[in-house]
Amino acid sequence: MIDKIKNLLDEVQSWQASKLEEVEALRIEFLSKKGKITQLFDEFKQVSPELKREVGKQLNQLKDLAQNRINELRAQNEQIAEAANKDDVSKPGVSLDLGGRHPLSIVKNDIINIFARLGFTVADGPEVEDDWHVFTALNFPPEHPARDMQDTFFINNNPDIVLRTHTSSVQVRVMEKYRPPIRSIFPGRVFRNEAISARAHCIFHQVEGLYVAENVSFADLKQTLIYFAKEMFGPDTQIRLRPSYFPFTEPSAEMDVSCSLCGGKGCGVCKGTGWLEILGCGMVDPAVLEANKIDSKKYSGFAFGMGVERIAMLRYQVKDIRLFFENDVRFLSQFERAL
Ligand code: 2NL
Repeated sequence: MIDKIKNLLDEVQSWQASKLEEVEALRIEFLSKKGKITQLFDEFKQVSPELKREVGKQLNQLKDLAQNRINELRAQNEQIAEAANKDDVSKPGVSLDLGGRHPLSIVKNDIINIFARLGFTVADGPEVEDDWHVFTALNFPPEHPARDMQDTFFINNNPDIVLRTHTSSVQVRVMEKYRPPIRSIFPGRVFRNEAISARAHCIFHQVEGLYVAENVSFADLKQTLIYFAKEMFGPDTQIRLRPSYFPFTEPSAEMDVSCSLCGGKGCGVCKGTGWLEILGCGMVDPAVLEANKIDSKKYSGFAFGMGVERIAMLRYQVKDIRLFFENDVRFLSQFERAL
């Protein structure tokens, strides 16, 4: 018995295999139910009691060694098999997941394309701005509450360096650089010092628009917005304008569109009113034109601004604005896939 164990130990130590099938053959020959090592355990029953302890120990060592050796050889040969597979050019290719556009980008691009068809160009500018471009040139009086620490992020507590609270600052830069006619839209990220909730975020996206030329009237504004509403929300969409106030426009209005979900009858999304508030707009205040050295007797203009998140939430029925910023693939993969 001792000799048999010793011979098998030598044999196990010299095992080699260059294929997974060979490893399996060794396992069957030695460790399966009728295998050589397994059979020794049957013979072990006949060993005299005084030798049982020593022989049992050696037998267990043999079995462990054999099992370890099999595992080792199997791992080696699996690696070899994998490497061989890698070079198999006949294997089907691995398809790449291309991802998709973010819902805010989809909505932003739709807005840009609609206005592009009306001849609006796109402009952008810095997110870190100075007081002039965000407030003063836009007719915000020095004590206006929007300048408050509660609403605006200041960089290094410097009242002159702010994160823009609206993209109107880019419009000011365009008016500085170009003379009328100006017809541009301004998509971009804006920042407000607000508590984050399901409905509000301290970072969000706006698209603003500006048209300055001779004889621009409120009728031009209204017709432009009707075109936008029908392109964006469908040809049956109705609009209504309600008087409002912004520091940079006079007169000012807020625009509602008829609820595209219930067709204006009233539902949960429009809270039973049949209308959804979409944007703010108005005729550019002459004081804003003059602050930008545009002759307000010769030129007039209209402007508007809308929140991209708000429109995306309505279009996709998203109930929590924070989902747009978390980049959870389970959320993002529900939107348009890459082309
Ligand atoms: C809103 C309202 C608005 C503007 C933005 C503007 C810009 C210049 C001059 C005059 Cl340079 N107006 N922008 C005008 C009216 C409304 O935004 O609710 N935005 C989310």
